[in-house]
Amino acid sequence: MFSRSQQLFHRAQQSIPGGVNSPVRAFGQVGGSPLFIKRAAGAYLYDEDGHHYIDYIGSWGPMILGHAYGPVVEAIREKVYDSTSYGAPTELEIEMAEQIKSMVPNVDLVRMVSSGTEACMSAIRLARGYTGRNKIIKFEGCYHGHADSFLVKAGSGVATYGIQTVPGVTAGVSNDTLTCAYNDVAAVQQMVQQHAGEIAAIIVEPVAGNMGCVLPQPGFLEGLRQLCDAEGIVFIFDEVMTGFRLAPGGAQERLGVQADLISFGKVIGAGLPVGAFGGKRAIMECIAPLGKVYQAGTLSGNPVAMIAGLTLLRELQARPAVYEELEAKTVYLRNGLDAALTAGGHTFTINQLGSMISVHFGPHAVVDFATAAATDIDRFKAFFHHMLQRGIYLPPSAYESWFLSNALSYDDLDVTIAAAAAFPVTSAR
Ligand code: KE4
Repeated sequence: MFSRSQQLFHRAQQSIPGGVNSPVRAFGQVGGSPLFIKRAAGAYLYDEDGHHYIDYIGSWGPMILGHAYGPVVEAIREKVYDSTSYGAPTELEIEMAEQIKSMVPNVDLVRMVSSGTEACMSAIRLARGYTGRNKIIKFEGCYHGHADSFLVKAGSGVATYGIQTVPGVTAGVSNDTLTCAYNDVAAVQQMVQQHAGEIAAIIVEPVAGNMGCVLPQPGFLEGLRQLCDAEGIVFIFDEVMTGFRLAPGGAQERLGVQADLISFGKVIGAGLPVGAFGGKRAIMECIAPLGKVYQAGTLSGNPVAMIAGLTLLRELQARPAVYEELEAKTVYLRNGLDAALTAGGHTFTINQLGSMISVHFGPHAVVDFATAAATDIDRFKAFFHHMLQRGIYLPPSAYESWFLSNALSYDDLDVTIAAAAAFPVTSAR
């Protein structure tokens, strides 16, 4: 007897490539048939077979205060009667820009888009247009969306599916994307010297979340900042994941390093399609219609997405205690998982900062993609299904960060820890 999710997955594959609208959802790395979700509320997902799960994906980041968060739902409900989009400027877009600037002080100007990919893609084009240079440096295992320039040694779903080179990304494009290992400033210095005067931007996830959660080692981001200053390179923080999650001012505030341009997504839209990029006035003024670096979008800044994101950002700004609460819950979970997996005889490592966390099986630290890829992926697969069977929904890939929401209770965390404690050190899967 097939479950309703299995039936739906079979049906979906008749009309949608792989049955999903984003590859990582298809359980490709962990195996099995993806759950089809009927609804979600607070910290919980409810699938089409009536099962409910404690959710550690949170739509990959947006649901920082939980699913169907009351004020966001009400704001959307009220606004949608005014139509869903006008294709003309609105006061709401000004309020959103001012809200972002109030939380991220080094954003002088900001442009709204409809995804994190669009935000990162536009930031790169802008850096190239501003500097007149062609090449960019990204880091192996970092993921900045699916724009051609980024699909070189990328993390997230690209790594999950082991795609080394993405068909359709031309040599002309990929030759302008240089890659270094995360946390290796010396390698970047060498790369910059090899390509003196050619590099427009260095783009980095200030805390990486697409090879699991990988933290910047002391001096990494600071070293990149100094290099960019010395070489006239635009320093771009991809804060699509970390923005408004690690602190009201994101990773810049949390880590004390400033970028020139910052890209945003996820939290900024409260689950609706919103991205943004912003930063130094001198750079942002190169964007059309002020400058000639063209960037546009039919639905950029649409009123329903704006009111959703604005409502969530205002809630986060008004309640900064949420960040301490969220970090305390994540540290509680980390300590609980550490004790449970240690008692179970596992060798593992847990990376965590703020409300981003990931568990990796194997004996060594995970500090870049090479060490993330050297972990025991089969053990992660077994762990994923062990937890899923006990009502805990983890990201279906070892190359993803988990995301906690403040809707999670300590009881939810205890249930999660207890499930991990029951994970056998050897399992058939
Ligand atoms: P989107 O285009 O998916 O909104 O954002 C791309 C992006 C850019 N930068 C960072 C740091 C990101 O994490 C992402 C997207 N994150 C993945 C999860 N690792 C989205 C999930 C998916 O691809 O389905």
